[in-house]
Amino acid sequence: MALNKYLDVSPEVAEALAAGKPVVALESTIISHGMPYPQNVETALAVEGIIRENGAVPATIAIIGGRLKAGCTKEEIEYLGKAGTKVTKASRRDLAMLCARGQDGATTVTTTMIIAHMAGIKVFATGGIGGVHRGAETTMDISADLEELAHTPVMVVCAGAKSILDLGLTLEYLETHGVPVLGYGTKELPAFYTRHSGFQVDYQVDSPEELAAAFRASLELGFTGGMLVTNPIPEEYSMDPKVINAAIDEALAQAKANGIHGKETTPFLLAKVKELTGGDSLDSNIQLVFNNARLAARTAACLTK
Ligand code: PSU
Ligand code: MN
Repeated sequence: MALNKYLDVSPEVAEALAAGKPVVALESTIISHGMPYPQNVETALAVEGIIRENGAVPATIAIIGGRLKAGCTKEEIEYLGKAGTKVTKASRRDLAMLCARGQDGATTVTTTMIIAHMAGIKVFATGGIGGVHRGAETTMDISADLEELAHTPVMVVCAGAKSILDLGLTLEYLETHGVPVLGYGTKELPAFYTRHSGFQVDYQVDSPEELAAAFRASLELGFTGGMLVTNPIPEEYSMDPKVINAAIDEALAQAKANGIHGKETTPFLLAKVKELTGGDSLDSNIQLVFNNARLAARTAACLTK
């Protein structure tokens, strides 16, 4: 297969794909913008380890020097983690400019899906996706992640969406754009830090085999869109809804007071929530990413059978 001229697939990932072995994509905005150093680098490397333990090859995705990387080295992950928010948070609209200028970018769910698909990777594990922001009826702030899910055939395993977003509107948007939302072992959409949101997913799915079968059917139907798997945070790591919702409300108020908008909104809210909960939310965040990595690796393994 002729690969894109801007794409570098790491030797390990290329070999796994050529041999039909399972591969799981991982994003890099979660490293540079989603967590502080050094926990971000430790988490990124630990997630790669969990994917290997569960029988798949990890492919951390980023843009380095204008090259689209499907599979980063340990040094590249360390570099992105240390550089933090100095690295451009790269969405679809940024890719061509970064390639043309030979610059670095941290990939969001959107650009991780794009690059994973270019490389031939079908399953992607992350923490939370972007969605429709609260107040979007006037700001029109809707994450490009939702549009990408509608158009790019990658299965994204996440822990639902945070209530920094309007979860009801996010589900409406996904429905309109034909993106199936699957709940892993649940009929209820998980809300990232907590297992409950009060909103229903489209389908409950109870095994990696069933997830793989669903995605295989989507591909065989000739659908070009993705699928969203929402995997609830393990009970023992879930947060007290009162504590987390109070922090989210305060973060939203501060974002408004500071006139935060555009691509800064999500990183600002994530950092504030972390600050306001004294690091408890970071522990939950790390554990749910581990949990998603396990499920994604097992699902990728089923898909290759
Ligand atoms: N939500 C999280 N953690 C994250 C992000 C979202 O709980 O790290 C990151 C992901 O990279 C996601 C991006 O794709 O933020 C969405 O940004 P925006 O809302 O600007 O589209
Ligand atoms: Mn936005």
